[in-house]
Amino acid sequence: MIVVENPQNKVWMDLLKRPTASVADIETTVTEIFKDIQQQGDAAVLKYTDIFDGVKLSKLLVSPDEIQNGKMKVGTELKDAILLAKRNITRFHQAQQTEKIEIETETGVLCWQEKRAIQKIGLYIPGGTAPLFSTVLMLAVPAKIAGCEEIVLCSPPNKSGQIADEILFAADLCGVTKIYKVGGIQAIAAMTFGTETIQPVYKIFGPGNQFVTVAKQLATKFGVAIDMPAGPSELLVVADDSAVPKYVAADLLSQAEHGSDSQVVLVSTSTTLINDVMKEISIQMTQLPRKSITEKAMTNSKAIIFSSNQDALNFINAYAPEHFIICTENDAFFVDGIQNAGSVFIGNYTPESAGDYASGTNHTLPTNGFSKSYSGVNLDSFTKAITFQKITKTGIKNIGNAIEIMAEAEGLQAHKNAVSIRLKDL
Ligand code: HSO
Ligand code: ZN
Repeated sequence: MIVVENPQNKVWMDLLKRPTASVADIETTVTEIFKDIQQQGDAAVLKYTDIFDGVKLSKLLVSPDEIQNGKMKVGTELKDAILLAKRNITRFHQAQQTEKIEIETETGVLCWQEKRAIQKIGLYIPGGTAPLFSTVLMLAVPAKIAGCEEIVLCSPPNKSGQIADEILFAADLCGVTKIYKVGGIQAIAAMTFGTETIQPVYKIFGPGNQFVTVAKQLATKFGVAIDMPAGPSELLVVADDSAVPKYVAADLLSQAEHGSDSQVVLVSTSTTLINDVMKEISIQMTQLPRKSITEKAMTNSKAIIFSSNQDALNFINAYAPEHFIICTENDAFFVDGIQNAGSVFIGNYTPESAGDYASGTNHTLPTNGFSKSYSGVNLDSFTKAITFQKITKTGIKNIGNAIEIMAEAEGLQAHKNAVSIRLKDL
């Protein structure tokens, strides 16, 4: 973790940067695999599963028996924890439901807006050493509340052709309709085009490595929506002497352990706090099973000292963190002043892990500065807003002339006629 003191605005550009990976060569691979799957369907999916996951599957769909067996292997303690998390995620996302908005803009001109679920959605859940089944809850729970009819889940199989028991348990609990053993680029391509087995979807959600990220971007070229441009996890903590250094260190390490490309940033007006946190980081780091990943991520990470809270806030808004922890004397200053962040955690007893698992907020959030313009996943991510209007005779008399004049001015005679032809009858 490098320490920077009172950076001038011109060095901000460097400090705002995330660790980057080049995607140029990935794009060619992704395009080829998409083409192959579009043309060859299941056969190509099975071929790539063999190549990338090292397993020859005979079928892609997880059977009801496999789901039952998987669920039985999950211990009661973990099941109860998942149920608690699901309850809170449900509460928070259910509360995001909105009423129909209905307005008579002029007498006789009734306009309204209603939300409708996206009928078919796809969830991508990465596999690997630590399958993050919590993401199943974060995506499937709001999808179900929104009323999505088809919720397809793709996750890569392990070497013995299985998906983690916890993923199966969470998927079944949350009402996922179909679970497929397919990961990586091939999963995104299959959900984009559909194959003999896998149904195509209208929107794809979920995190993934660089290959999955580039594949999701390519999916949009074929008319499939995606949740957001994903990137490595990140956390920014602003803390002063009112913070507990060992808590701050634990929070920074919690995000750093996600991947060697994760980035954590500590911002403070107190040199003492920064020194104490650094000491704590080296103590706690030695105990971590994912020490080598975490250590690498810490080399991408920074501690920055600012001389005022206002300078710190300006920097934080320019950085636009995915997760933002505030542990300061004057929390309200940062709470009120934050413009760009995915999710905010306030006070000494609000670890970021709470939002990752069980407090109820969503953990699928914009990274890489995208919190300047994107929201994290929420109930609206699974719906579209449709507008409706109904105009009476009085209504068309009230706005008809304005439409005629505007259409004429745009040189669109047929538009004007559509109104004139009616007005003549009134
Ligand atoms: N912090 C991650 C989500 C996660 N953490 C899942 C643990 N499991 C991205 O927001
Ligand atoms: Zn996390």
